[in-house]
Amino acid sequence: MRIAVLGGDGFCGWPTSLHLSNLGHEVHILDNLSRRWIDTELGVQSLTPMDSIQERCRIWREVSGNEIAFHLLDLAKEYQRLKQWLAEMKPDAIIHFAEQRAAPYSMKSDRHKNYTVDNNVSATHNLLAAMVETGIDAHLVHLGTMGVYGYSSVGAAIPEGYLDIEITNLEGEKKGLEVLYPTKPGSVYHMTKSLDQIQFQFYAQNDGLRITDLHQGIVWGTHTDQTARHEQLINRFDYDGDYGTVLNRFLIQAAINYPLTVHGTGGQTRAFIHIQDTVRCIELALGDAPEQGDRVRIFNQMTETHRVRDLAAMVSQMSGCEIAFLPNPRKEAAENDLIVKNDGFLALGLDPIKLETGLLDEIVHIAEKYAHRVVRKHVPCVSAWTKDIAQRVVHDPEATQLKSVG
Ligand code: NAD
Ligand code: USQ
Repeated sequence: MRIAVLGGDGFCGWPTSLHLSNLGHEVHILDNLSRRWIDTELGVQSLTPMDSIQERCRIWREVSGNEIAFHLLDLAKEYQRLKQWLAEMKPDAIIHFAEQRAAPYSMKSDRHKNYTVDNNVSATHNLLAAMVETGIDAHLVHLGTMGVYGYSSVGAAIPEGYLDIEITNLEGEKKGLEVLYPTKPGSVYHMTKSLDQIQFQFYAQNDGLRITDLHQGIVWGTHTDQTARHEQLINRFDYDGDYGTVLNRFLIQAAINYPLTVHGTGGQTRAFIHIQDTVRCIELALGDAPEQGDRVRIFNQMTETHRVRDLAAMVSQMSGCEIAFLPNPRKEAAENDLIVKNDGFLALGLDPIKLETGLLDEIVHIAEKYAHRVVRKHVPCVSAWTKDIAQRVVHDPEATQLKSVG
């Protein structure tokens, strides 16, 4: 297949590009490199040293003999170029990772909120409009988030995208209806993914676009079979308070002996998936494309759930690192349960990689190797969800910790 990987320079996009190229597909990365610019804006860098995307592609060609093409293109701003590229290249499949994906970054200020909405909603809509206009019959696979469902538990498992409900009509008869599961985003970033869902629903029903939406949990780990093949194929590994995600952050914190930064009581339960399973799920989704006229196919792309304080306890036990319970900069439930259905990928043959100490050790070793690149003052999460929280929870640069005032 000829596959366009939008956002292929990122944490999930790069290993996916390598995985698909390794399987023999013709891979084209389209990326505006905005994520690298955001690192510059924030004054941070990936824990792992990343080469330029051109250099990464050159090394991959040397290592594998396979070509990955790179195209510098902004999906949200360069509609005409996008349309032209699709019309010329006619990809069989398009994998869409190209969005601003950090919840804390999306909540930093009104500018960051606006940027996240403009970028994510326009990128997705430009893509959908261009697919219709060019008439290409590509299967679109989008990376969405578990966060569209919200995390509050009603004691029932979260289904894969759709909910069967019953309503009473004007004659008093009970009628069955299938609806998108009610969305309850917890940040402006998560809100853009909820808006994406509606865009997909419309274009699938109106224009017959073939769309798969993957509601992914928090991705942990860094290496995949391909990124481990050469030092310069190494994946991005974010540790900072905006882009680092919870388990990867705890592992890096353990490596530099920084007390593990648990928000509140650490009672939040989240869904997780290893990066190697992410790339495998995308392969599986590509092999199971919907037909024209089908509803949007939705998979819950996660393999297990964990409570944040349990993860901290696990990492603390294996590393001896202390745990710090900090005031929570987010507006979120102090405690939640999460039960999630993931039958779709299991039925397609996914054999989940579960969180176990051996794999965690491997990540701590990577973190220790590059620990000299960590800037400790960038470790705490300081992006507050509301002005009120910002006033109550302040960042003390001396202590490089969050603390409460008042
Ligand atoms: P990332 O930030 O590392 O990568 C995103 C890539 O998209 C970057 O290379 C960026 O430069 C590019 N991009 C952003 N806007 C663009 C635009 N307008 N035009 C062209 N390129 C653009 O993020 P990631 O962790 O690889 O996540 C990829 C996708 O998976 C995101 O959509 C995210 O919402 C989703 N996801 C990620 C996680 C996770 O834990 N990392 C979990 C669930 C879902
Ligand atoms: N948390 C801590 N300490 C930290 C960092 C986070 O306690 O140092 C807590 C947060 O308060 C939150 C939970 O851990 O309750 C998860 O935070 P996170 O930053 O790991 O994940 P999140 O903001 O939800 O976002 C990440 C990705 C996003 C993806 C989402 C999937 O950045 O792109 O969509 O995971 S999900 O969480 O399932 O919605």
